[in-house]
Amino acid sequence: IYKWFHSFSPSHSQKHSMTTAGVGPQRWNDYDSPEKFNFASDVLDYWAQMEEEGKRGPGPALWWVNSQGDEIKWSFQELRNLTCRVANVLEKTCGLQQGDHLALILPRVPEWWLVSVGCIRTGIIFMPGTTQLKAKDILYRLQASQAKAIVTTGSLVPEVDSVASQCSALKTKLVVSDHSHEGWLNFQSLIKSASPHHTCIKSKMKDPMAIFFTSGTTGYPKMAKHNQGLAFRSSVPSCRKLLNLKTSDIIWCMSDPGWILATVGCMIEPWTSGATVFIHHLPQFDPKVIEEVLFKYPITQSLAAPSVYRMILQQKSTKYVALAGLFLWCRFPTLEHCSTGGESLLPEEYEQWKLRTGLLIHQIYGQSETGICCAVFRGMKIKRGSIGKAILPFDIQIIDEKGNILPPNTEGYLGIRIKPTRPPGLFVEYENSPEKTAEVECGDFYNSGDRATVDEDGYFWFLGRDDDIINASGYRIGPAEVENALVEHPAVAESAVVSSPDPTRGEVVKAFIVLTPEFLSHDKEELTKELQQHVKSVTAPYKYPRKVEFVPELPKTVTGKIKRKELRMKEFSQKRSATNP
Ligand code: BCO
Repeated sequence: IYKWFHSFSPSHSQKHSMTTAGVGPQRWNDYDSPEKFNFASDVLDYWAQMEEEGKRGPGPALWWVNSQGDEIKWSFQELRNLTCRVANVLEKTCGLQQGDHLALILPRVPEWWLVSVGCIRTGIIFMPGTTQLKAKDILYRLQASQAKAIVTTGSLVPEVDSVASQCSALKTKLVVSDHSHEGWLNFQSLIKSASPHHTCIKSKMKDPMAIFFTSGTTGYPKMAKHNQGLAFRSSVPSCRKLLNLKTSDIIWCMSDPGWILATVGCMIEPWTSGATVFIHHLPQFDPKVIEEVLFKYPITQSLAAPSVYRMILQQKSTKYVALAGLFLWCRFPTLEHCSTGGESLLPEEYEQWKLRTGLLIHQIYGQSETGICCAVFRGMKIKRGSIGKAILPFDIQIIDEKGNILPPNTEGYLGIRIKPTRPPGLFVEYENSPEKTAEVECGDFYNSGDRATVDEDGYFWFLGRDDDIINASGYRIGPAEVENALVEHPAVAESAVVSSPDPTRGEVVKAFIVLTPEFLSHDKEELTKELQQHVKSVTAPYKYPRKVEFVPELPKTVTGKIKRKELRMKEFSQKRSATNP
């Protein structure tokens, strides 16, 4: 499928001698909020122009590889051409318009970047989702968003087709595939014949750009809507200090394209600096492949969840050198800067990584609602375990449940000031849910729901959540999503799903299950596997309970509400007593 892409521009190897550092389309200050902004025209096309003028180095804008040896490299000029074609396909062939919703469920393939930017050029609101989604998850997303279009991969065609008839707004189905699928438009064929000339919309900063689905404590995932501010934010000087990327940098953000971390770390951040986005297809996560890739390609920055670094550290590496009878771990030849976010990195993991690679891991913090809003900037003094400082223009404070600012070293909620001014880059609202939006507004602040403290130097310290949300290896999981999946199985009378500590994934999903009478005598090991498989088949598999405990009853309040907190606290106190006997 990449033949055409390969043939698209054989001339990419044109050499420029210059390596641009510290320049870019950043003509704004930290507190600026221009009326108009569009990531495609203000950032991508800027760098395409710089290339035309010979003012950008030779590195591609996007460098994609897979384990079969396929490779794609596109310059910004090529990206401009291809994303204009995509914009024309979306508008002219599919009849989509500014403000329409498009579900974007693709693996790490170059088309994900083309569709995202194509949407930005046209004002179509893209809604990324992981390819782990199953039919029911997709149905919910399409119905809740009234999506008019979906772009997905061949393997998800049957899942989408099984629910499409229940999605009245869905008019266009585009597939990225080598094969034709009945009722689907073929993405690659369409862009080949589309015109490369397109006039980008003159979007206002307030115009919606993307929606990210994010799990809550109850019910179905909420739709966090972002405007162009999410992309604009990366252009301000404070945000540029975060990774301090140069046009010669090659950054590999390993996040699945379904998460906001990928939109920011694999697209907005690097391209704002004119740097190269490196992508490995990685259909299955394998720490050995990550290690190989970091040795093979001239990657200078990595961004991944702590679980990824942890899994690399925990695997048996083959990259050792024997020196004076000692085995020393080889260092990655070009890697200079590592960042991590999505869950907590433990101080000892930071130390181990430093010992093995000679590099420091810089923590970032954010949510689907906030993008990256707090971080240990490149070059900043690291306080191990801290998530760093607020990134302007976000004013982050520790607040109580009424929105009062708490003094340093006092535990509270991490809050972002929204009054008198809501900063660009913070989500606009939960789509179609004013009550959920109101729930997270707390006085003058957006209440993240995350517990934290701040010290006298302005460093924030993430403590966790005091609600039932589970953060398993960087995935935010609502317990109800797993409980609803479990109860569909005839063996489950009722269940309670909570977070449980795990040495590899930080936390994992644990299910306490009360069995129906018919299954009481079943082999528990077999039943555990069957239930895990069941959850994997009815909802996105990353949510499946890696731990299962069968119990005669669940702890409940007098009104019959399950006491998840009690179960969760038991899990964590067991860990503490195991660590400190
Ligand atoms: O471990 P198992 O093999 O039992 O199960 C795994 C997969 O094998 C399985 N699976 C995946 N796709 C499947 C499937 N099963 C059936 N059908 C499919 N289509 O399901 C389980 C999935 O678990 P996983 O994704 O955790 O798998 P894995 O391979 O162990 O990956 C490890 C990590 C660390 C790479 C992964 O957990 C990960 O990517 N974590 C990071 C998530 C992340 O990026 N979070 C950031 C969110 S954005 C944010 O926080 C804001 C920051 C600004």
